[in-house]
Amino acid sequence: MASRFNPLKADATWQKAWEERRTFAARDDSPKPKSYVLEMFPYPSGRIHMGHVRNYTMGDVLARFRRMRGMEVLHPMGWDAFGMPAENAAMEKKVHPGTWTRANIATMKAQLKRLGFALDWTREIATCEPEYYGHEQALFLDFFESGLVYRKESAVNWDPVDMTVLANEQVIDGRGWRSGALIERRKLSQWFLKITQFADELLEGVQALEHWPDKVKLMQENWIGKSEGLQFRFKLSDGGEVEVFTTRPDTIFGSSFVAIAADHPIAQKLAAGNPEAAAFIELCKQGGTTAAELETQEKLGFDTGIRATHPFDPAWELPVYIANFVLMDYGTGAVFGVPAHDQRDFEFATKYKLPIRRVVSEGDKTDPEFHDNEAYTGPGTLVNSHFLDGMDVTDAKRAVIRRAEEGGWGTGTTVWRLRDWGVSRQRYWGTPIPIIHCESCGVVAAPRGSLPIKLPEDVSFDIPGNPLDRHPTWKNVDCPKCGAPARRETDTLDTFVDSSWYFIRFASQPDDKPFDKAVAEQWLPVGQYIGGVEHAILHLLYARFWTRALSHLGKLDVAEPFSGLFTQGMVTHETYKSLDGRWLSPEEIRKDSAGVLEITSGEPAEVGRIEKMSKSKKNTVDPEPIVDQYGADAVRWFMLSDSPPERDLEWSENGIEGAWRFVQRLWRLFDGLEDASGEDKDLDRKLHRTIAGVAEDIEALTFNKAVAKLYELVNAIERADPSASRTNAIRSLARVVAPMVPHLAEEAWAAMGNAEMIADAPWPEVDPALLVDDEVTIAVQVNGKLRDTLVMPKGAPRDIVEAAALASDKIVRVLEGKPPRKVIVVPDRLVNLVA
Ligand code: ANZ
Ligand code: ZN
Repeated sequence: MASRFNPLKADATWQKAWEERRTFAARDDSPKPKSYVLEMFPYPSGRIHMGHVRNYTMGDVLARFRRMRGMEVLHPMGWDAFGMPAENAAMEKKVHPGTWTRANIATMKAQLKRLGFALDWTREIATCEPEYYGHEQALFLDFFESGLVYRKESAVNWDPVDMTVLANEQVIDGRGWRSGALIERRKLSQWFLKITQFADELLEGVQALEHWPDKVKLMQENWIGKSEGLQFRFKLSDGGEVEVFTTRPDTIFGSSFVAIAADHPIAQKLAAGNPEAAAFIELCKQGGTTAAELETQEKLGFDTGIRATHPFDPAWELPVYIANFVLMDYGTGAVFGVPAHDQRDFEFATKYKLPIRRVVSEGDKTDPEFHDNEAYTGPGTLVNSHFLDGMDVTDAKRAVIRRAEEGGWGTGTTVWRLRDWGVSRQRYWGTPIPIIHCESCGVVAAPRGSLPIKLPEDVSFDIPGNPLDRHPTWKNVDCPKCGAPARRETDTLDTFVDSSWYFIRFASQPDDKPFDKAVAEQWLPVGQYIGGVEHAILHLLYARFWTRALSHLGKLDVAEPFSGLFTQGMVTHETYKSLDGRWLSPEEIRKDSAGVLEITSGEPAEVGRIEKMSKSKKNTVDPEPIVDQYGADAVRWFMLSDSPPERDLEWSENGIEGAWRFVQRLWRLFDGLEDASGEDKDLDRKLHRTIAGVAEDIEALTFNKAVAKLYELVNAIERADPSASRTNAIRSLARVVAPMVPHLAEEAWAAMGNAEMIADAPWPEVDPALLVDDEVTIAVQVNGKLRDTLVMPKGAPRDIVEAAALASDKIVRVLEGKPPRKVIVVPDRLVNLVA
């Protein structure tokens, strides 16, 4: 009699078998076509969460499917293991960041294995190990030697109480996260990578990525931000000049002030003799350094008393302000303000009571008085603008640029929003920058033979700041050039550097160099990359830059690292709150007919919105106990089944139970396999359509559609009478579900008497003859208007189709019982009746 599927036993058996047989180890020398499937590697924060489970299940299904389709698949896994949380843990729990990180890796690796992912663990990478970051140091030196690395003064978040540099995420509402002190902007000499040298290539390249989501391409384009503009000089009342940059030269007649950055030379000069100006400049240094913070800060200004002359009207004077929203390192560090058509300028003009004049008409609004609550930044027709009146924005821009160039006071230019990438971090838990500072030789590359430059182990985190800075011996080295006592660079690399090339190291990992060009090129580009949309800008851009830079250095010949990209949705869950406003976890509540109750107090609890699982809202569900209860396959199935993969998936108890029941239903089919004879054409057709459809869905990553097709097939098999077709359908079904529920499929495959594993079995062949529809839907129109449809055998003769159309109740009613004047039949498609 039918037994129950025991997932715990099957999971363990097959996971062990895959591991022992090294089933998923990718072979560089395989003659098969190669496919590289990659999910973004996790940060080892402690435990796997549902988001990981969803992400890795999707990649796993594709990887397993492609293997069954005869490809040599590279599907590796590793750890993005450097970064702040390990240092925070070191401070809070008094444990070395390395100890904490490696323990987390061990836990999470076991959890991933428990889910049965088809990963090539022989290529596992942890970026915090010298075996990885030593090669990164070598690549940094390559960049350094070819001029792609330089040093520059740049602003950091400085915590004056803890006396340390803070990462942006450690600045909360302008204050240090530990000390609560107001954060200052400070200048430090830091390392930069010249990503701007590739701005053009990165922009053009992204446009050609066919298998990337449009929204991600747009985000990359906006981040790179190529804009055409005008750079021109205003004459100043003190006899000098100020050069401004604008992308909206068309709005020149709407300007009401000029604004310069706090560190603009004109502001600096003024501050020297004007304490009020100096105090204002000091004030501008407060607050964080992120662009978002600069956007949302209150717009503040200081009137310098200097006046600028409008380029088209010598009698028109504009006040020159120092303003906190103007950045020194963009454009020229100076702008002209047009309050009606720029939101920052609008806020500024409102505060300082400066004129707000409309110059671009939206619809039919043309009067110069502007009374809206926000700036109008859209397209329109120029008004109140002399020779520009009546032109559209594009033409007006060109007209102003032409006049400026003819008059010799300005030039049309291209500018990029993209900045060079500051990679210095004043932290311990990162890749040491392989540079030595010598008093007489300056900045010197560490000798190649000294790599990897390992992090010292004997460090303490009881005082804030970078332990490398205060380490007694690590930083003291002899200058490789002159031999004099020198100092090691104590900055470490931004962890985004670690993730900018890990996919290359996965593809090829020799001991003596970062990667082998020929081997890496066999696998690259990654055919399908899957991860969270939170990485849509920085990580992807940096990885694209590294790939191009390495190719530029002749180390690799790959233009784009990821030819296909997919960004999956989040896993969400209901939120709960106690009456006194505490978040409650799903384990802390009980649902019954009376509603939702807090278990400990017995008091009612409030059900909140369905939100992304997060620790702060306590709405997370730990995958591990769920896997232990239902087995890996049920969890995997649920992750794939409920929502389109790009949308959010709501975790629910019902959902996982439904998945578990389906796994058991599948097992009953496999377990009850009978030897029967006879043909069932309908079932044959259903099977072959499902095989073809599921294959397409997996390639398109529309797993929920594949799941729906599999439900239908299982229904059809359950309903069908025993036949050879039915037996064959069940055998094929095992292979079709194998990428999704691999443990169950292996168990079934073995029970069917196969010696090979199903992981090594080919995907079932499709008989194209069985894919053809043999019924068609025919539209019936009366005087060109659709009135009914008919389902007819394909190729039905005209007279039969015509008779069926005329016999339809609906048609009889429309024709009011009269015969039509004319009948037109388009075989298999349409009947048109002319009344
Ligand atoms: C006049 C103007 C009128 C502007 C208008 C905008 C709208 P994007 O497009 O992002 O490149 N700008 C220029 N340099 C700046 C700096 N260093 N700090 C802050 N803002 C600066 O932005 C270009 C626009 O941002 C420029 O065009 C300039 O304001 C401002 F209706 O000039 B605009
Ligand atoms: Zn020296």
